[in-house]
Amino acid sequence: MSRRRFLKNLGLAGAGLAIKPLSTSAQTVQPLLPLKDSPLVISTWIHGMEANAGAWSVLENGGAALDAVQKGVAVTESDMNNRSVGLAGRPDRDGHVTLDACIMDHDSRCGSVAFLEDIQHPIDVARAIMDKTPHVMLVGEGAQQWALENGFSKVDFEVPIPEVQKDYENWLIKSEYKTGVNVENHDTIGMLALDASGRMAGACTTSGMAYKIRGRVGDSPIIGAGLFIDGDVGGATATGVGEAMIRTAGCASVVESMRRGASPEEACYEIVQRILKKHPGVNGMQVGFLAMNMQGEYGGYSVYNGFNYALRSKDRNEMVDAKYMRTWG
Ligand code: SD4
Repeated sequence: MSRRRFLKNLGLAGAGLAIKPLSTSAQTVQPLLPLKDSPLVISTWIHGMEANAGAWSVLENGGAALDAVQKGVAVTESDMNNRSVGLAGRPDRDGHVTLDACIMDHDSRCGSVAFLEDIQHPIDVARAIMDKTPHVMLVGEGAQQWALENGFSKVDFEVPIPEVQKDYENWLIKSEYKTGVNVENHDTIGMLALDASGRMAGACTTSGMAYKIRGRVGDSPIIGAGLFIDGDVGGATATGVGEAMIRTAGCASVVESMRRGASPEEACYEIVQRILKKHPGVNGMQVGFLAMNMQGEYGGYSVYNGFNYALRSKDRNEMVDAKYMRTWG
């Protein structure tokens, strides 16, 4: 295939981004760079700063990326002010808070839970499913039953929490169901970490879209959509309208682009461009991707402006604005 045709297939022709063509050799994967003393963690949105601090406490002591991402996103799940992650999140349109989460390690082991109710840390359930069962994903009542049989318990506070219940009752007056992720509804956390031994892991957790149809599951617990890690290449995670990520196998696609030589930012740009081309219905809705390769290069791209991510390394602890295709308004 010509390079021009290759770029055209990627949807990048004329975009000014140069991605190296796929090599015909099966041996293209570089050996892991030793990243001694150079752990790195990135995560979506401003609450990523606190989540990164949780992850960093593991990484700075030489801990595994897998443990770091689990601990990191659990910080956000515990945040009673977050309305899109954990049990302080907004309910579905029938008034139930249902949680989705997944975790994935460098060796492709992964665990996922969806449509889970009344358990505070779905990420811990996802990790336990990964560690203790032959399966990847459990959902709903069965997931809760399994969790309760395996050391988890239901919370002893009311869900939705009172403030969220009040908002829900106000929403019920009009019951306007809009599937949207905009400036007020955008707090899913996705996290990618590289540890001092050069292993990558990722985690993603959410209460999903506010006032969704009961039973709706978004991209966040779906391996390949809201999160994907390949220890030979790198990882990606996503936030925003999950349907768009599922329809494009979003995060798996980002990792495949990096496998072919794209930088993390180029890979995120490519999937955002594909989503816009194939799903014009994404107008007015945010979709953002974050990616990191095994060399510790990272980047992000979103449909609209305003998507940012938190970065923590030995020398840096800050927010980074992702690039974007469009501006709101
Ligand atoms: C979902 N992707 O359930 C999630 C929502 C989200 O920022 O990311 N909000 O579709």
